[in-house]
Amino acid sequence: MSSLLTNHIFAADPSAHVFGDRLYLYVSYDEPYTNSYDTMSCYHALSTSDLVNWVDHGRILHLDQVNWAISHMWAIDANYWQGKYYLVFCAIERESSTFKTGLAVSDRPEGPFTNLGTIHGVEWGQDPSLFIDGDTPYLVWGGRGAILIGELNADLKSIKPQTIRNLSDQIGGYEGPFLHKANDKYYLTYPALDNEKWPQRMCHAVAETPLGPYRDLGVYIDEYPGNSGTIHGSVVEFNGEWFAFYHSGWVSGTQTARSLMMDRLSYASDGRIKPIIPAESIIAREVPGSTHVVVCLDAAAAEGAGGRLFGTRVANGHGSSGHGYVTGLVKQEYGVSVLLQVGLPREYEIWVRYRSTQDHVARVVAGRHLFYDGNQNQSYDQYINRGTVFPNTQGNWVEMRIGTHFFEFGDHQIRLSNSHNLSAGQAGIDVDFFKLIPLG
Ligand code: FUB
Repeated sequence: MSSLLTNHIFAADPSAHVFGDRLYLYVSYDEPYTNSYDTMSCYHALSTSDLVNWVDHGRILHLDQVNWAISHMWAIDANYWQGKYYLVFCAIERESSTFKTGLAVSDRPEGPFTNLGTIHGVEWGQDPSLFIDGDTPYLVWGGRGAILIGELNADLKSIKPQTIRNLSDQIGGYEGPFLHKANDKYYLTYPALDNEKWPQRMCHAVAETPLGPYRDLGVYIDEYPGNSGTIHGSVVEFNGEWFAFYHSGWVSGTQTARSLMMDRLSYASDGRIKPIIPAESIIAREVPGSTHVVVCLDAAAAEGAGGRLFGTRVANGHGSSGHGYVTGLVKQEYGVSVLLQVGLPREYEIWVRYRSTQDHVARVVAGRHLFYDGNQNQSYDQYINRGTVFPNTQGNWVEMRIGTHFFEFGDHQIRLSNSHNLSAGQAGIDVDFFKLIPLG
């Protein structure tokens, strides 16, 4: 297995969790070519059922949706708690100009997530991680030079102050902590410097209870060629095997446009994690049997994930995952757009999953803007297909290839809209999702 997991976007700080029969990764998003961590402003979720075929579910939360935050959407984590999926993340708070830990919620693991405000009682809450042990939720985070842990109240909106432990007398790290349970022990993984010398190396410590005390077990991913200065990740068991996730600078060669990495992990008989040496710098798709990614942008989730509905509405149920679909494409320009975020410029094949009860003509365009606003300097959308016939599917859901398009790095809208008004009584197509397959 190649260590490199994705190269279509630049993403970092992967937190891995298994929900149902899928493995999910929650990742922070490196804005391509800004050469800064200050510009980080959103998160993505990816998932897989076989560790080979991955789906990028697109943007799951953006700074614009978080009223208390002004910038620096750094590392995140997610977990399942009392029937819902919760995201914990960090950002600089408008009011205090310090890192706070935010909470967001969704009914489904792939989001999108809705902001629930900050978690009270967590000062300088950088790089939070949400660990559930039976019926007790814990938060572990990096707090200005130290790693801290404490028990959360059941609504996850505040921490119990008397339970907070500063672990700096036990371990050396100060950011990026992640807790997992293995062999009935609690393992804390965290990046740390060797005598203040960069790059960070991935370390671990073990305890009998989540609050510690922790016994330091040292480094399990040492400095390696192509590292990105920082290293931040997680450990998860999936289908009986253990995996480490982290990030590197392999694809971009920079510290601020990072790529997701995955390696098998195992424990030595003394309880330590055996050292992981990131494999050679091989792009995943060049290795037979290695990973490949499609981007699947749910039409029903478009509005929460950076897209937009134009005159249409979401119907609940059905669709690919029972999460709903977009319906009501009955007038000219009625439609839906989804947000595609691109790291490495490249061509994508575009598919749409839809159903209809008659032949239907619609346009698919891609561009940085939703609509031309009259500004002569504004680049107008580019047609992927000016008038695609969506054949009658007799009401069955089908996937149809629309065409290919070259996307530069950054944010793009892909919009499907009616090219004419339908007659009274005619139903438009229903749209489930857009599937983007990176080519080349
Ligand atoms: O991704 C931004 C920051 O870089 C994270 O918060 C740190 O853990 C480091 O990975």
